[in-house]
Amino acid sequence: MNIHIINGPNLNLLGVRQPEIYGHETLGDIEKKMRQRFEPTGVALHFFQSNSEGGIIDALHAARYAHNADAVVINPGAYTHYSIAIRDAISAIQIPVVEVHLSNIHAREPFREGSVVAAVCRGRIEGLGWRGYLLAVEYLRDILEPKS
Ligand code: CA2
Repeated sequence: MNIHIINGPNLNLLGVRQPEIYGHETLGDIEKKMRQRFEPTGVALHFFQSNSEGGIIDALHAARYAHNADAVVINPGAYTHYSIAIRDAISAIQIPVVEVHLSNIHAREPFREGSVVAAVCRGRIEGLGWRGYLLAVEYLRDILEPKS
């Protein structure tokens, strides 16, 4: 099982600033926790972060068409709220995509409330900090696992 984790703009700064909103863990810390948890169970994880819209779109295409990924976990960062191009890329790849947000976007500024990608994702986890990424992979592993 091959799951890609895609993070959007400014998430490379995690753990460095605004820990009261985003927590103390860096993106590297989150990757380490996830590898420790899932790699022994046979789930291959691929991590990618970009500060650009095109980089995220290319990563979505590559997940499906170059790497044959089974599913994607994405935190599109601020692009969540307005990138129709990322929404279209999620629709195009036709594999399950779970949207994750570290913070509760409904408890913040009104401009963060809307997500243009939510409708084309399988579901969304928000406000649970770094654990949201783990829960998203748990879910995907469960639905992708062949059941006897
Ligand atoms: O809560 C989330 O995960 C967000 O996707 C994070 C985005 C924000 O624009 C979304 O509304 C919600 C921003 C990520 C910025 O990350 C930083 C980390 C440390 C310091 C500054 C920014």
